Amino acid sequence: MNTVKNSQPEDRRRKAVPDDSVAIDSFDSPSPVSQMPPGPSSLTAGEKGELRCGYIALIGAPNAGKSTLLNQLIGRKLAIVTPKVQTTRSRLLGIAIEGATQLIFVDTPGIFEPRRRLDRAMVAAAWAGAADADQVVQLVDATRPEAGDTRRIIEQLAAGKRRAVLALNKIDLVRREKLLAMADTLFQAGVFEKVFMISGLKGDGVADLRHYLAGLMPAGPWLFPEDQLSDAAERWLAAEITREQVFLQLHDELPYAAAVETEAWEERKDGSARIDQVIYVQRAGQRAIVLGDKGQRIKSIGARARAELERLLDRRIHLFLFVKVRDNWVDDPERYAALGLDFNV
Ligand SMILES: Nc1nc2c(ncn2[C@@H]2O[C@H](COP(=O)(O)OP(=O)(O)OP(=O)(O)O)[C@@H](O)[C@H]2O)c(=O)[nH]1
Ligand SMILES: [Mg+2]
Repeated sequence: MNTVKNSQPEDRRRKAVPDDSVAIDSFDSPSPVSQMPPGPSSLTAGEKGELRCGYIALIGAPNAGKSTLLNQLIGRKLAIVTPKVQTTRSRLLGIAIEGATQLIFVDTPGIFEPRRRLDRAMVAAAWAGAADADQVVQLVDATRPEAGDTRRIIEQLAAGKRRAVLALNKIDLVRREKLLAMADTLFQAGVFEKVFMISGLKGDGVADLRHYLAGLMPAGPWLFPEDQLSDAAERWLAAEITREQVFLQLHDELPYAAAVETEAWEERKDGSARIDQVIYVQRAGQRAIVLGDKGQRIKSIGARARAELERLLDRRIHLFLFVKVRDNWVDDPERYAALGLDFNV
């Protein structure tokens, strides 16, 4: 069975639950449903032929569908996805096996014109992902091919003499004739060696893209164990799941003013786990919105996050959420480290 990296959860003393927290317990819930696909083939190295392995960065404008594609490529939901821009904040590896090839996909934050320090760190993380990769796939949202961010990414790839594969995404929303014209125009930039028309959401074209990429990977040993799905620690993935709900259930500037960290993780004898998380916001008014009238909003965020966590981790979870005001979290190096971002860019 595929696994995410199993970080050793710290066994911290449980604190008293303050009023700004909500406990979402799972005792009454049905048992979690495993959504794991069948694991990779169990052929021996000799049977697989020559081993290949490489990194493939998925880059693109915010909202192009990178995280959706990552999940589709690895056959399982790992990266969080929302209709809002700038959902992904740092790099995330998703690992897939195709025959004798290990494909290490790198989901990256959207590339846009940064304003805040956090924006700069996110964009730098995306370009670093591209720089380190054996292959770059640029996703373009076929419903918005003219987006300025898309044009700037192509220009920057061209300036760095970097070749890429173009994945024209969301083709389920666009007529075929329009797509062909679009692919033609984008191809003329001279950056793309190949064009794939895909729907990351529905899966169309994704197997072909994966197969093509597998053929480009250099010969070499696999860099991760065969059953490993990601480099991300469960604590970090668990925080992302809650942040996904913050993005889905809150609006305007709030999702962008919020960060989520897993503070404690306690294994229980019955096989369940207690997870304590903090949602950081920048102002007291934002904290009130996250809590909602009579705590309804935080309860709903917690309930949905817990259900997702149980699916991801395939076990019962007791989730405790706390909301803290930290006006300067976007300028705090410690928060960046927790997010997996570089503070000094
Ligand atoms: N119809 C359709 N929607 C898609 C497709 N791929 C992604 N989406 C939707 O587009 C939105 C953004 O998807 P994400 O995967 O979060 O996009 P992203 O590029 O990772 O976005 P950032 O992390 O913000 O840069 C979500 O609402 C997805 O459901 C697709 O192929 N077809
Ligand atoms: Mg994303």
